[in-house]
Amino acid sequence: MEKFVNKSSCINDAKSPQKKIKLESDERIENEDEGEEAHHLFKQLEEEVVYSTGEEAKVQLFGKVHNIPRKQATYGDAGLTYTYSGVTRLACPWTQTLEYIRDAVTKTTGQTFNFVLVNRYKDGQDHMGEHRDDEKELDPLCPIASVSLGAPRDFIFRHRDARGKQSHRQIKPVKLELAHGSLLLMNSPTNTFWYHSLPVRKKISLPRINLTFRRILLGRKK
Ligand SMILES: O=C(O)CCC(=O)C(=O)O
Repeated sequence: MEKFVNKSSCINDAKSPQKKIKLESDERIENEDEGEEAHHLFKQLEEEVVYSTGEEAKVQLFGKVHNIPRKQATYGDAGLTYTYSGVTRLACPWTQTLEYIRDAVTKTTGQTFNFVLVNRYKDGQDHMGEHRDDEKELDPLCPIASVSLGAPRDFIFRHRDARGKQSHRQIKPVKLELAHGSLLLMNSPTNTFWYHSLPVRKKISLPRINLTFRRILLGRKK
């Protein structure tokens, strides 16, 4: 059932950053069945997922409202909401395919998830800026499980002490290629110390869907 998943894990802290981001390359052996299942799941998601439009397709950054440079949707358990970049999103009920992938990720990781953020990048122009997934409503003990389907894209981690004007340490960014059918696990405390982004890649013409499975604390249910 979880055949489509090729796993990589990211268990970074402040002290030994690069060493702890490891691609479990032995698990990335291309297998025809896995590729086919991942392709099937991509097609199913293209039919099932309904992306936000209007105000819900915007974010607020430094007081200004911007269109999101990709499409986004939120699914999960009834009544859950997730607020980021100034916008609160209500979870739509799980679709059959999202539930299937969630259960496969649970089987692989041993973790349970009650929410998924879906991002669709139509091509390499669509992107996601540098940020951390450090919202208070996220269960800090639960890793964020990121499943990628479609065009492979670069994913960059940058340490918080090596960014911008406050930069006071020399820590190289870490680049991973998120392949079709891959699973990246961002374990605690990755999102405390590391920012991540999915930069523009102009040569990429094919779409990609990314699912980040999360656990939202129920005490914070609105
Ligand atoms: O599409 C991706 O891999 C990036 C997703 C991401 O950064 C997020 O959901 O926070």
